[in-house]
Parts: sequence; structure tokens; C-alpha cells
Amino acid sequence: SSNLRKTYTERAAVHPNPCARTFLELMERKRSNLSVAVDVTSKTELLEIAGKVGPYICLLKTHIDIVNDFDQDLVDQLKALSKKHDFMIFEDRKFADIGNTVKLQYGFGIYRIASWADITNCHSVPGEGIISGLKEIGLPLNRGLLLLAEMSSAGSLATGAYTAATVAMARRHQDFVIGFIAMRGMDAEDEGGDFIVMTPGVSLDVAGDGLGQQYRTPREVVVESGGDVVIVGRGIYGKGKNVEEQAKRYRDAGWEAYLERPVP
Ligand code: BMP
Repeated sequence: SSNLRKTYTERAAVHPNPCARTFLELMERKRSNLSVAVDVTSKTELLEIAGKVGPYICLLKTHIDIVNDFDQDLVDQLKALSKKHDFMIFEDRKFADIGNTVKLQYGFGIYRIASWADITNCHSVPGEGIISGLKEIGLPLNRGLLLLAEMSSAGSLATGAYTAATVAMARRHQDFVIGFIAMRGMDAEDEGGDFIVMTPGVSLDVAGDGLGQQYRTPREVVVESGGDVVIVGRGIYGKGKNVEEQAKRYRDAGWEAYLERPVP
């Protein structure tokens, strides 16, 4: 997969998708391929962690529907932090319904995800209509979509033919699909095009969480498996952690791995 070995800057220079281009440029400018998954249930805590990790990340990943006291002000403040610290926002919504329904879920309701999230993601299980539906809302706003090609959890059914069909689907929608959630480089670039691979299940300290999550190190993900972005959650803000210290630690580990990645 030749594209995966090119630098983010080289890829940005020729990428046809504005959202992907902006993101690749941001990673190189900020020297960060770290995304932090802030899975907390209060607005104050979410904003506090976002403010602390902001200087070290390229992408803030949210699960907005777990916030007890969600309001529009939370979104406004997250947007302000993303401007202040130069990061993009990824709502990890994992849409999984028919095209018409996901369109409504993406654009409407309390969260109005498309209005603030630069990137979101969906499962490929319903078939291609899910991409077409989301695209109707997201494309006019220059948003980007990731397909879940694989998952980090034990026993995931997203393997083999399912993963291959997901990659093929992405290839047919390169105006909107900018990449994958996957555990390794997807080789989708071998036939042209460029997909950003974001990999969750990353920890420098532990192997799992007792609920099926499986962790690998940034080096395993980026150097050995060809992932582009490491997604780290509890490894950064878990019990007793110094959030800034851990964010810097994972940012450094991710970037060192990127620099170590073999070049053509
Ligand atoms: P943590 O590092 O605390 O295990 O968090 C991982 C994050 O990545 C969670 O927000 C989870 O929803 C997400 N995630 C994952 O762990 N595995 C996947 O395959 C896909 C995900 O989005």
C-alpha cells in the first residue's frame, strides 16, 4: 500500500477530498497523529479534558449521546477549543440504519451532528444506501465519513469478506468517504485513491479492559500495521492519570512511530 508510506503532506498535496486534505495538513502542521476519545458523561469534564489534550491532538473524538447535560453551548465551546488549539472533531456515531433514517439522525434531532462534527462514521452492514443518505447531508458541508472496516473488540464480525466489501464500498464514494476505522492499513490505495486509517484500541500500559476491548501500542498500530491515526481514550484520562502528561506521551509515541514508518 504505497500511499500509506507517503508523508501526510505528500498525501494532502494530491488528495481530491477537501476534508481529508485539511486533516492531513493539520496532522503534519501540528506534528500529531493522536486522536483522543473523550468518553465522559458530563459537559464540564468533557470540556476540561478537551482543553487539556487540545495542544497535543489532531482530532477530538466524541460520543455526544453519553453527555448527561448536553446543550448547544457544549458544541459552541468545543468548536471554540478546536479553533484555539487547531484540531478537528469526530463524532463517533457509528450510524447503522437505512439511508433515509441516518440522514435524519445525522442532520436533525437534539445533537444536529452534521452542524458541528467535521468527521463521523458508519457501519457498512446496511449496504451502500447508508453512505448515500449521509452524503446528502454531509457533502454540502464539506464533512468526511469513515467506514468501520474492522473493530478492535474481541470476536468482531467485521472481518474477511465483510471488510473487503466495506473497502470496495468506500472506493465507490471517495467524494465523501475519507477513510476507515480499521486495525491495519487497508491496501485500498493499491488501486488508486487515498484513505486515512484510524485505529482505536491503543494503550501503552494495558492489554484489555475486561469488556472485550483489545489494546496495542502506537508502534504496533502505525509501524507494524500501517494505521495513520491512533485513537486513545482511557489511557489518557483514566483514573489517577495526569491528562496533559499522558496526552504528550501518546502524541510523542504516535509521532515517533509515524517517523519510523518505512518510506518508499
Ligand atoms: P478506550 O481507549 O478508552 O478503550 O476507548 C476507545 C474508543 O474507541 C471508544 O470511544 C470506542 O467507542 C472507540 N472504538 C473502539 O474502541 N473500537 C472500535 O473498533 C471502534 C471504536 O470506535
